[in-house]
Amino acid sequence: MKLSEFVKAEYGKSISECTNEELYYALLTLTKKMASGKQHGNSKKKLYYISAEFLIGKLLSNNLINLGIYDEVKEELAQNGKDICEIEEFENEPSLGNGGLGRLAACFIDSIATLGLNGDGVGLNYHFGLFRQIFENNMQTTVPDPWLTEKSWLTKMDVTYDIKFKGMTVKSRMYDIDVIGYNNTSNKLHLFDVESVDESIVEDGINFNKEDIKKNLTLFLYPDDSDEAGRILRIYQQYFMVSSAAQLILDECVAKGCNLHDLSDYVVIQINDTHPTMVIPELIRLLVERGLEMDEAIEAVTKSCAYTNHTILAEALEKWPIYYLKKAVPQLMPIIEVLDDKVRRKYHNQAVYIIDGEERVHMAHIDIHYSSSVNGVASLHTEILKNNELHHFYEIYPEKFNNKTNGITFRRWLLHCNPQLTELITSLIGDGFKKDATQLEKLLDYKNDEKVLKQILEIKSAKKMELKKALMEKQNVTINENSIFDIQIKRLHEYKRQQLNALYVIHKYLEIKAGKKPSTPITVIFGAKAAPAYIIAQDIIHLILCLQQLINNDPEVSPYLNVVMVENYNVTWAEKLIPACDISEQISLASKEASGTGNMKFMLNGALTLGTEDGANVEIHELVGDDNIYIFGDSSDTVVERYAQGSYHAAKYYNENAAIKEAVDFITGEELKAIGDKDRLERLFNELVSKDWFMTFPDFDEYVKTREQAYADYENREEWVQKMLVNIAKAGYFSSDRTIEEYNRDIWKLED
Ligand code: F58
Repeated sequence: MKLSEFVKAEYGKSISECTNEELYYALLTLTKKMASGKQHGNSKKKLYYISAEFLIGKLLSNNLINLGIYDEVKEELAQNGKDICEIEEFENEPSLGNGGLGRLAACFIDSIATLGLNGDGVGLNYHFGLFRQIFENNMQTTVPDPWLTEKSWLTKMDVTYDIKFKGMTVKSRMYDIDVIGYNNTSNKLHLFDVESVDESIVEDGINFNKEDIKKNLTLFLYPDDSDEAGRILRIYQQYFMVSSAAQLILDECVAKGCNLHDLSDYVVIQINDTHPTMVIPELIRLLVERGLEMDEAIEAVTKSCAYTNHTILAEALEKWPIYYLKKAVPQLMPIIEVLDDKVRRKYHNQAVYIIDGEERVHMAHIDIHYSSSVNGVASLHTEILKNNELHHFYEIYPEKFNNKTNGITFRRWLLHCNPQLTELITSLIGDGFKKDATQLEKLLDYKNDEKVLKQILEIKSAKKMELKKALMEKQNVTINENSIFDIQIKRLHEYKRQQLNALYVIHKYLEIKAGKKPSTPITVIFGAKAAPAYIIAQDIIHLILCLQQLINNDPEVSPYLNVVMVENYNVTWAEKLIPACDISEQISLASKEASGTGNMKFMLNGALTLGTEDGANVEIHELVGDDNIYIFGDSSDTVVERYAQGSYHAAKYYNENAAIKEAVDFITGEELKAIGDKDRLERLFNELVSKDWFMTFPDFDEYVKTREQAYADYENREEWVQKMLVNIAKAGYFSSDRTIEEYNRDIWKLED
C-alpha cells in the first residue's frame, strides 16, 4: 500500500496536510502491518538470543530499508514537501543498552532475520533505559531517559508468566518488537516487563527505592550497584529475564512437539555475557519440575546453551554472593550446588569451581561447564581467553572454545547512515554488496580513479557538514568543517583510555601555545557515558569538558584545535558522527578490548584507524595492511607480561619523561583549576601518577608520534583518500551477516 493511501484511510487527509508527527505514526503503523505479513523463521530448532541489552537505535528508517521501501517512501514524502529526516525526529531512541555488547545484540538480530534464521531476541523492557546524560558545570549528571510512548514499536502480547522470588510472585508480560530482515523474514525481539512497575517512584535524578522490587524491577538498565540493595536488584532483574525466557522457551518447544528429553533438538540459547547465566539453573529446575531426572536435565540444558564472553577484565566477570541469591532466588541455590558439586568431584582445581572459598558464585564458570560452546569475539580475544584468562577451562574443554569475530549490520552502518556513500558504491559495483558484503572488495579497482576518489572526498565533506549542523542544532557548538575530525566514541572506561586522548589534547594545546601550529586544524570529538558509580570515569569526563571550555575559548588556540564532547552519546549520535570521521580512535590498552565494533563502523565509512594491536583492530590491520592504518603501542604480550611481573610503575615514566610530566601536570595546573573542580582534577592526577592501571604512559610517546604521522599524511589528500577507499573495500569481512553465518554453522546449526 502506498503511504498516501494509508494516510488517507488513517487520517482522512493527504500527506501534505499531515503534521510530521502524524506521518511518523502512520509510517510506524504501516511498517508494523507490513512486518506481520512476512514469514517468521520456522525450522524445528529455534535460537533464543538472551541479552540484558539490545541497543537497537531508532527503528523507522532501518525498518523501511529492510522492507525495501525506504527510497519510495522518501520520494513520496518529498513530493509532498516532507522530509523523512524531520519525521524521524519524532522517534525516541529506545534506551535499552549501554555499549558494544548491546549494540552487537541489535546487529545480530538484524542479521539473524536477514539470513532467514529462526531466532528471536529475549530481554527486558527498561522504562528509563540506562540513563540520559546531561552536562552541568563540566560534569556528567544523570536523569531518566523515558523513551516509551503510547504508540510504539512494541506490541503488548497475551503472554504472561509468574516469576517466583523469595516470598513474592510477580507477573511478567511480554512485549514484542518486529525484527524485520533485509529479505522476507521477520523475527521478534521479546521484551519482558513487570505489570506492577511504577515510574513515579523515581526522584532526584535516577534515585529510587531499590528494595521495592515490584515497583522498580524494570525501571533502569544496570541500576547503581555501589550498594548491596543495588546488587541484589540486579539479581532480581536477571532472574526475571531468564525465568520469563525459560518459560517461553519451554512453552514454544512443547507446542512444537518436543518431549523435553529432546530439548536440544528444538532449542539453542545464546547467552550474551553472564547477565543471562541463571537461565541454566532455571531451565534445569523447570525440567526437573516437569519430570526429568536431574542428570538428564543438566545434559539437555548443557547441549542447548552456548556462551559468549565479551570481556577479559577479571573485575567485570560477575560473581554473586550466595547470600544474595538466597535472598532473591533461593530455589536456584540447590541446583547451583549440584552443578558445583559435579565440578568438584571431577576436577580438583579450585580455579574452575563454581562456588569459591568466599561463598560467591562465579557466573561465567556455570556457563563454561554447562554450555556446549564458549566463544570470544575477536581472534586475539579468544586466544587470550584460551591461553590466559580461561586457560584452566580451555585445558578441560578445548573443543568448546571457538572464536566468532564480531560484525556490524551494514544496513544501519552504511545504507542508513551514509546513503551518499551507498549510492556511490552502488553506481560503481552494483548492489550485490548489500547482500554479500565481501563484494566491496571490487572497489579496489577504483584505487587510481581520480573521479571516484574525488567523489569519496566530497561525500566525507558533506557528512562533515551534516555533523556540523547537528552539533549546532543540538548542542549549540560550532565546529570547522575543514578541520580533521578525530573521534573517540565509546563507553567511558579507563581501559579504553579516553585519558590518553585527553593527554594528547593537552600536549597539542601546549604546542600551539608555544607557536607550533598544525597545518590543518583539528577537531577532537568525544562521546561517552560513564557509569554513575565509576568515579574516575566521571573525572575523565570532567577533564575533557574542562579542556573543551578552555581550548574552545582561547582565541590563540581555537582556530587550530577544538574539543567537543557530545552530550548523551547514543546510536543516533553515532550514525551522525561515524560517517563524518577522518580518524577513528581505538586506543585501548592492548589485551583489554575484547573486540570493539565502532572500529568496524568507522572503517566502513572511510575513517582511518589510529589504534593499538587490540581486539578486532588486529584483524583490521591484517586486512588493510600497514599503509592504511596507524598502529602504535605495546603489544598484548608485553602488557600481559608487565601485569604478571607487577613491573609497571607510573611514577617512573612521569618523572623521567618531560612530555608526559608536562601534560599530566596540566591537569592540576592553574588554567584548568580555574574552570574545573579541584578535587576531581587532583584525584585524576593522583590516579595517573601513582597507578595508571591501564598503562597510558608507556604508550604516550608512540601515540603522539603516530597521531602526528596520521595528521601529516592527511595533508596529502590524494594518498589519504586511497587509504579511505582501501578501508571501505576491506570492511566486508566485518558484516554481522558473516558473523551470524559462522555462529549458525558452528554452534546453532539451524536449518534455513
Ligand atoms: C563489549 N562489552 C566489549 N560490555 O567491551 C567490546 O570490546 C566488544 O566489542 C563488545 O562487547 C561486543 O562484543 C560491553 O559492552 C558492557 O557494556 C558491560 C555491561 C555490564 C556492565 C559492565 C559493562
